[in-house]
Amino acid sequence: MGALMSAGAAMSCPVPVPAGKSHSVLMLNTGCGDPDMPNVFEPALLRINVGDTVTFLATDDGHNSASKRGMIPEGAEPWNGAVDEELTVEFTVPGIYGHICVPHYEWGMVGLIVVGGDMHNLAAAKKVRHPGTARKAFRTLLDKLEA
Ligand SMILES: [Cu+2]
Repeated sequence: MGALMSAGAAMSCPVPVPAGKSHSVLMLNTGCGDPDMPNVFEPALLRINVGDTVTFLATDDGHNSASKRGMIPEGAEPWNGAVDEELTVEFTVPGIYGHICVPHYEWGMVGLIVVGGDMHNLAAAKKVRHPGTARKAFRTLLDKLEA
């Protein structure tokens, strides 16, 4: 290391390469641009690269983000954030991730994150059943992936 670092090292210090880009998802009581749509993740559909992180921000009160069983790729770590708390999740396994706000799941507060443009678990994600409005909300998001 020493010999290589000597000449000119001070002129061009190595810049740490971030492991991934960071994104944020707002947890809101009212949809952006649609006041009739209460309790949303903004954005509800997010496409990121492998190694990126997503921070779920407790912008409004009463929300959380939890991964939905059956809607994350095999080998991926599930998460379950506390209500009203910010949570950062790193995505290292490519695939589709469905997540829900536990208090508002039935009312359709759900989201999708696609990592690395990989949709290998799309069929599995589509098979998962949901209560109430979540069914339609997830279908709308999943349809967008195939559009
Ligand atoms: Cu919520």
